[in-house]
Amino acid sequence: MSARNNIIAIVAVSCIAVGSLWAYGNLTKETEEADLSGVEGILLEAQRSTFNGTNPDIYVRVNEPVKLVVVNKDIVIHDLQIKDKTGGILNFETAPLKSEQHFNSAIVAYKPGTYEYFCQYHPDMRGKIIAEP
Ligand SMILES: [Cu+2]
Repeated sequence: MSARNNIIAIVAVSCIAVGSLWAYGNLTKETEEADLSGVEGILLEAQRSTFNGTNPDIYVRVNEPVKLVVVNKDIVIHDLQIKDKTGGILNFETAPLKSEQHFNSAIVAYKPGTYEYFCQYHPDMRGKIIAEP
């Protein structure tokens, strides 16, 4: 074998080794659990087609962002959306969350009022955000 062939062989073996390690890492990686112990703000857990069991009212102050973490503790997909046409609150939607996935965001209201959060998949999963001056 020429030196050139040796180098090609070494590169090929290296690629196989790296590829195997990469595949092994992916296979052994555990499902990511959300560690939310240090979260200050609002935690909404989707479970049995509710948020936190009660779809609670959320109180915020105008122009004071509040961290919002949405976690799916259910076996079906959920999301959370805020869609307000008045411009009184920051609109957003989480990605479709599978079981044990979470999404970090923030609630920011710009005007006092009552707004709605909801899951697009489940009409009963909706609650109020009450923004006070
Ligand atoms: Cu849902």
